[in-house]
Amino acid sequence: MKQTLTALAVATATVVAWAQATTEGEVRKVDAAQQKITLKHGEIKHLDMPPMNMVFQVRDPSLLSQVKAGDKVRFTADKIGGAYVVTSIEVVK
Ligand SMILES: [Cu+2]
Repeated sequence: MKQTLTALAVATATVVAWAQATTEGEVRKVDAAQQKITLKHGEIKHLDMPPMNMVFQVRDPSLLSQVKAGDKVRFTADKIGGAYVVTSIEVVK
């Protein structure tokens, strides 16, 4: 039984890591002063979020210098301290 629980915990951790895969989106607005970015994003399963337009905070302000409005991007996001935060982002060429 204990081994089953361990195996289940490992499997769950793997699924969580997998769920943090990138999400596709399009940059609507970059607000460097507020360190925020508005994204039109696809479904984010691990955040239980359907596709929408929304404002994210960014973990690192330097992420904002890599993108501009209109860019198609892939990004990772997480809920940190009650706020939705973009943790990585890259332009899709
Ligand atoms: Cu959203």
